[in-house]
Amino acid sequence: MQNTRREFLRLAGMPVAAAATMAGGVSIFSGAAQAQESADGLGALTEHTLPPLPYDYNALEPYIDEQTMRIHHDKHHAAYVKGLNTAEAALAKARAGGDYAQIEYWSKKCAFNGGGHYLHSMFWAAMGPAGKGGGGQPTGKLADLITRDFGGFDAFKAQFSAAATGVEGSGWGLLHYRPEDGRLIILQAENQHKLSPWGSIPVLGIDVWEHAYYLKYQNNRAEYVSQWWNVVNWEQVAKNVAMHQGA
Ligand code: MN3
Repeated sequence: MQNTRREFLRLAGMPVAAAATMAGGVSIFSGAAQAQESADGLGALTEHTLPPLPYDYNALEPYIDEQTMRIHHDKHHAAYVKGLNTAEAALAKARAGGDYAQIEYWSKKCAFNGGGHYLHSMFWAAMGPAGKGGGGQPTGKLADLITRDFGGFDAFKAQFSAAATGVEGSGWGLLHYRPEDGRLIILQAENQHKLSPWGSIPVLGIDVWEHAYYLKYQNNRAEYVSQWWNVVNWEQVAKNVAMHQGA
């Protein structure tokens, strides 16, 4: 029923490999995709790719188990990448044909899968092996910002943990940077994308979908959230904030 992205790209006269060019620059994505002009003027297309984990699958043990990491990265995140590519190709195809009968469906797929791709990419990068890049507390400017905006690290941690643990159903606990006033705010997201205001950008997130913790923690989400702090890579979080501060 749906043309696959590969079919679309072939129809557009562009080799798939040409769309997978790696981009440089600052990004949460270790191998950021770059939009390519399509041959027939339908607009730029991006071949989104699954970024590799920046550490081994078992590197976050004992706090996050190897099997969970394998399934989560290789299956779940990969599915969001594929879903995003499919949705964006479908919208290009709709433009080509002037057929917008499925516009609501594909627009929703873009938000869900695009949210999933972004948040998981950020999630992997903002973790690290305990004691070797993961855990501890933020330092420097990020520590100062957290103290200013939340009253201290412990207060920040308590609010963030409560937000993450309290997500209804599947979703995320998130720390956003808001350029408008230059401060950090804590939010929840349902699924991969709901409940976020415009104008603020995720800089740290914990995935609280059951697939992120159920094998090891079963229904004890609060325990998973509590142990997750041992693998937070604060250096990466500081980079994420600085990137959006224009620093
Ligand atoms: Mn997930």
